[in-house]
Amino acid sequence: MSQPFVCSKPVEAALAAGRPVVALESTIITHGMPWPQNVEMARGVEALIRAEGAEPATIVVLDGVLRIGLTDEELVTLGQTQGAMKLSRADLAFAMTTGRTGSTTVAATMIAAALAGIGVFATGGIGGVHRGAETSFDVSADLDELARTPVTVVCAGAKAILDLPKTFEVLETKGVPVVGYGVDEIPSFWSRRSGIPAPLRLDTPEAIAAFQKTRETLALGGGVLVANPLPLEDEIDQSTVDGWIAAALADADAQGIRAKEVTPFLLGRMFELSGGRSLEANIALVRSNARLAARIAVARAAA
Ligand code: PSU
Ligand code: MN
Repeated sequence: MSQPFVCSKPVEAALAAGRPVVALESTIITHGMPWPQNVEMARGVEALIRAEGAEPATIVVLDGVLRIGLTDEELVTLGQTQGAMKLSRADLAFAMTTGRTGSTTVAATMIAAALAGIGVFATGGIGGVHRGAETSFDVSADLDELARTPVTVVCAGAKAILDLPKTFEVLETKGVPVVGYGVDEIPSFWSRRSGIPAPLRLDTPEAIAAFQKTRETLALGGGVLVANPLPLEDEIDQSTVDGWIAAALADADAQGIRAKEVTPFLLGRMFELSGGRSLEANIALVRSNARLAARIAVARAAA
């Protein structure tokens, strides 16, 4: 059977030569940030990864085709696309079968990356256990994917709009290693701190690459979550963020926002309530994660 995806020429060449490749998701572009900042972010992140000596591979379903690696033109078009589906494990094959266009979440991006043989993926923050999950049962499929698909995901923790203690409890239960990068505390997306200790800590990209390799030799399966705090100068203090989150959650509740809509709605409200500051921090953290992911991919290719 032929491959179920189409790689861009640069990604195909890099993979064939065993050169470092970093997977990138597309939900952050279509559902996580407004235009035109989303396109600026996506282009900037791709340039950063290339500058580190790795090849960026943005993943998306375009008219039913699972694409790994986009041209600059395609990236710009995607950033202006209205009505793209938000694809997780449940809907990836659906979009492909019905010829739809859809963006991949952390879960779907991990699936596609693993299929293509890409071991490192950079994002902003993973999905997790939503606040009030004890009644809503809203737990992101990202957590299950981390438990089953062997990709290292570099993030700034889980988004602070979530119930962070419950999110990290679930990851522990599922046997997903959570590694603080150079820190003993898990970051909380817009802030460097969360009050939650990092279960594991590594201080260099080489050490993370070596950890990933040992996991492979043990055939453990599943991913590694690297929690990389955003740079000090870009962080917003937790008490400021908490005020915006409380207001955003109250609005989501009042408007009856459910299921897949919750995360994009909350991120959008955070942007409005913060006068754009949450987006600036979000862009800074994605850039920082992309740089680290590229360094891990480079270290893996060299080992
Ligand atoms: N990181 C960001 N912005 C985002 C996301 C991550 O900086 O929009 C997306 C990812 O695609 C993640 C999704 O998988 O949010 C989580 O959605 P949900 O809670 O519905 O699983
Ligand atoms: Mn959900």
